[in-house]
Amino acid sequence: MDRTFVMFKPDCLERGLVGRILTRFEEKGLRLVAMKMLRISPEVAKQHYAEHVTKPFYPGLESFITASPVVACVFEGPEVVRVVREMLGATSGLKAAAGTIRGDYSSSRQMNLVHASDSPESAAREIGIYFQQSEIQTWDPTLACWYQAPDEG
Ligand code: 3AN
Repeated sequence: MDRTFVMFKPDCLERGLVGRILTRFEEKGLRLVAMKMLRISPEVAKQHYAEHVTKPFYPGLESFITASPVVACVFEGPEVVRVVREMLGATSGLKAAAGTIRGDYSSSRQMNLVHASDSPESAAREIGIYFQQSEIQTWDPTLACWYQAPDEG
């Protein structure tokens, strides 16, 4: 079973969209295995966005991501990294296809509501920034057998 890191960003909390978007992941059948609310510090922002720290837009990105609390989650599921990225749509809400989360709720590149890992390697790195191993649950939801056949997972 694959894992991905998902973070509801400050604009998502400010706009009261956490529940609505979390519901989409739950309804898809993704397995929630960890969740916490926190305020990102500038140090954690630099870790999270290590690939962007030297870019000209980084100061604005850091101000945005540290401005209000976030909700960090880990989801499990087959090919979950790709599945969640496709559910989110393109980085810019202006370009994201209608029917995707960003396409439906965002018109911004920065305020695009939700972050999700772009590869299994990024997922492992990002999960490690936000969660201890002991904070990640191992569980088999009773209804799991109604979401996929045994030979699909
Ligand atoms: P995604 O969230 O789709 O993985 P990334 O990791 O490429 O997108 O970018 C993370 C954040 O960095 C974006 N949400 C945006 O706020 C900012 N960002 C990325 N590229 C640019 C850019 N060219 N100009 C301004 N901000 C950018």
